Formats: sequence, structure tokens, C-alpha cells
Amino acid sequence: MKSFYITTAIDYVNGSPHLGHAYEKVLTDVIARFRRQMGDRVHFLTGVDEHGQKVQASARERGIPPQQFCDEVSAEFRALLPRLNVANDDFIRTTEARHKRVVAALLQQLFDQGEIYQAEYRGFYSTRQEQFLQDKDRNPDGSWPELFGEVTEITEKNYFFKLAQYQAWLVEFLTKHEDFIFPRYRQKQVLEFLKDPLNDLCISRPRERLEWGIPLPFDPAYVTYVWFDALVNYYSAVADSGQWPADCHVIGKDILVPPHAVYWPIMLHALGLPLPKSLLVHGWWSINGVKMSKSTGNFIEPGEYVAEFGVDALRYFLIREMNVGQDSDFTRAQFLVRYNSELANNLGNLVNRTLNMTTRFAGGAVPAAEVAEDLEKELHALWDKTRAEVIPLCEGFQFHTALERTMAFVTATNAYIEKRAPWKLGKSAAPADVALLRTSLATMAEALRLAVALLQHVTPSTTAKINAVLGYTPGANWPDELAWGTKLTGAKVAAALVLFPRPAPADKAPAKP
Ligand code: ME8
Repeated sequence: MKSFYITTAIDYVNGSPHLGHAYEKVLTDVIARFRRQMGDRVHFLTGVDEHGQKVQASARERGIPPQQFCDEVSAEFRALLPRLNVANDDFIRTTEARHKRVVAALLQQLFDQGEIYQAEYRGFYSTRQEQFLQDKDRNPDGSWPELFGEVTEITEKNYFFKLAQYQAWLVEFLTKHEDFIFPRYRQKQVLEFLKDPLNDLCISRPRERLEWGIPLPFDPAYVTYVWFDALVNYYSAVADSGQWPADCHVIGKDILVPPHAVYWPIMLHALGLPLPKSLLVHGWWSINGVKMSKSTGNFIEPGEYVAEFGVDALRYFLIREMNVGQDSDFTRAQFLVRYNSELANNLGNLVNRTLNMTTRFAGGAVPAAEVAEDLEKELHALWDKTRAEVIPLCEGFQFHTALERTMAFVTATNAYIEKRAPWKLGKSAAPADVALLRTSLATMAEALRLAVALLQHVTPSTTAKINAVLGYTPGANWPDELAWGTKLTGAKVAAALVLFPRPAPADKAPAKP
């Protein structure tokens, strides 16, 4: 069995989780579930990033110790995961002893290897981004971009990691491993960034300025720079279980360059550790074109959509709407379009018809198909094509297209029902009509079973509910579930299932953009 270790970014706990965080966790869960279905032994890690200036400042604002603040906010992030149906195997907090121990050990190793030195540093510092800035970061008019918040000039002694000496190695590595970063054009952006010379990385903050961090093992007057601490989570969580390296780090585009594409590979290389196999870089959810973010207050609360529409409706929308890697605008109107037309009126309709007609015309037990005329053959052929396309699409992270194809198959099944019109066949006692009626009932039930098997990693609860009302328990081998066959013959179906109820009238719904 192939192992597959996948991670998400670990979220800053300086505010509550928003839809952008929810998306990343759902996307990673969809990949993890898909890999499990394909037979891999998956390890899925997510967690929270609890150190640093922003957390210290947020705790001060609330007048509570930073650890208490982290405990409260981390609990909120953690609680969101089961609400989103995210089945992670581990959750790491950077304030945990298992993490701090590994960060200290790696820093000590680099120090002993002579990769870390102390020097005086004078420069412009962004508190919001927790990084020193360079002149090239300025706007053309000399001001600092909004992204950096307040920028102040400071002089202090600090520790530096010899990053620059690995620049040529990194360029060579990225040139040789074209598939390291998905989408590929992001890899080109990294190489573009590496055309300018790298500076060594300041990896310490004096304790008098920032207390809330992991002390440097070789000089406790300093704490570790937050990125050097945070990136190590991917390794510290599995350091004892031998699961390193990761197969895939899922991250947003804002944290690719430099942290994940430059610092992290170089840190690992300097430590003599294997590199992760790939980085999957997703885009941003925005509202009216502006990135969702906690600091601007411009965000959607994922829990509200889960409460109003159910977890699978939100998961379906997030994965159907966003082409992994690109940006998407979130609007309630677009959410409702997909909810109504794809989930309620297409999939929900197929479920209702199947249950209703099997109950009405076959006493609630799925009959065996008796004939295969052109209409059936066309649907079988479309299924074969859909299955053959969807698996490679999911392997290549094209989940939005995979869902589109799956829903096109559901649409075709509804069209098949219209053409066969079992409600007319049910009025006839002619043997040919009876055979066609049984065939149409068997065909719609089997098509529904197959479609929901393809939706399983995106909408796991919906798939489970539909299987239950079809009186069906899927086998352990998912690819086997995708063969058109007779698995449902004789199954006792339930009379009805309300899956995607009509949303409340707009005036009763929470205010949304
Ligand atoms: O960057 N749309 O934490 P974070 C999509 N602690 N994704 C979004 C988003 C949006 N509007 N806003 C944020 C950090 N994200 C660090 C990571 S990893 C070792 C340390 C994504 O809470 C963002 O791109 O600011 C990132 O991948 C994740 O949420 C956490 O962001």
C-alpha cells in the first residue's frame, strides 16, 4: 500500500477562521479522501500557528496571557474541522512540546553545522508580516504596500541562517523538478523571484521585543522567527513516526514565495532531510474582488453556510466553484445558483424520482434490468466515459471539472427518465412495457449509485445518506464500486429523502453580500 502524507498550512490564531481557511482544509480533505479511495495509506495533518507578534498583540488586547488566548482560538479552529466533515489524522499546535522540542533540535543542529551566525542588522520591519523588508518591496512612490501594515526602521543584533549560499542549488533543484509546484506557472514565478540575489534569513527576534516564541537553544535571549518555527510543523508532527517526507503541502498563494518555495526547501536541504514531493498552491476567495481576510473584516463565516445549507452543500460549492490555483469571488447569489440547479434540482431530483418510482411501480425493491435498448446503451457509454475522465481529473486536482462531468451524468440520467417516462409505462400491462419499466427503474437506481460514488470524497455525508436510502452498503474497494452492474438488484429503498431543502426566504436568511 502506497503511503501519502498531506498537510495544510497551519492557521494563525490571531482571529477566527473564515471561508478561505475552510476552503483549504476542505480541499485537502477532498484530496485525502480521494487518495484513500484509491487505496493509499493517507496521513493528513492540519493545525495552528500559535507564536509570533500578532498573537502576542491580540492576547494583550484581550488582556489575557498568550497561552490562554491560543487555547481559546485554537479550540475554535479545531472545532470547525468536524463541522466541515474534514477527516484529518492529526492536529498540531506549535505551542505543543513535541513541536518545540524538534524546532530546538533542528536549530541546534544548524548552529553546530555553522549554518547560523550572529550579526548586527539595521532595516525596515513589518510587524504585520513579521519580516524585514527591502527597498525592492516598496511601492514605486517609495511608500510601503498596505500589505505590510506599519513599517518601522530598527537596528538590532540577530541570528542569521545562511540562506544565500543555497540559491544556486535551489534554482537547479526547481529546474530539474518541474512538477514540484502545482500549478506549474507558480514554479516559474519562484524561478523569477530567484533571479535576484537572496539575503541570509534573520531567524531570531530579541526577547525584549517578542516574548511569545520558541527560545533559541543556543541563546535564550532570543526567540525563533515565526516562519522558521511554523514550517517545521510538517516535520515535527511525524518526526517520530518515520512518515517524512510529505507528499503534498497544500498552501495559499500568499505563502509560497519565499516561505514554502525558498526557506523550507533550503532549511531541509541544509539539515540533510528529504524535501516534500510537491506543493499545491491554491488561490484566494474574495468578496467583490477583495481578498477575504480577518484583519480587514471582509470575510464569510463558514459555519453560517453549514448551518443554513448543510456541510456538503458548502463543500460542494467550494470545490465546484474554484479551479484549484485560481481566485474566486464568493457571492451568495452564485452559491444559491449551484445549490438550486445542481444539488436540489439535479441530484436531489434524481434521488426523489428513483425512490418515488421504485416505491410506486416496484413495491420498493429495485428490479433487475431486462433489456438494453439504445437509451440504456447511451447512458452506459456515457458512464464509462465519465468514469474514465473523472479519475485522472481528480488525480490532477481538477476537481471542479470532475464535478461538472459527474453532474452532467446526473443530468443525462434525468433526461433518460424523461424519455423512458416510467409513469407512462406503468399504465401498460404489455410484457414489453413491463420489461422497459423494470429496466428504467434499475437503470436510474444504478446510475444514481454510481454518480454518488464519484461524489463521495466531496460530499461524503450525502453519499452515505443516498446509499442508505438505496438500501446499499458499498464495498471496501472504491474502484470496484464504479463498475456498472447489478449491485442494487433486490435492494429495498426508502420511500423518500429530503436532501437539499429549499433555502429560507431571503429576509429570514443572514445578511450576506
Ligand atoms: O499564513 N482565500 O496563516 P494564515 C483562500 N500561519 N485561502 C486563504 C485566504 C483566502 N481569502 N486567506 C487565507 C499563515 N488563506 C501562516 C501559515 S504554514 C507553515 C504557516 C489561506 O492564517 C492562506 O493562503 O494567514 C494560508 O494557506 C492559510 O489560509 C493560513 O493563513
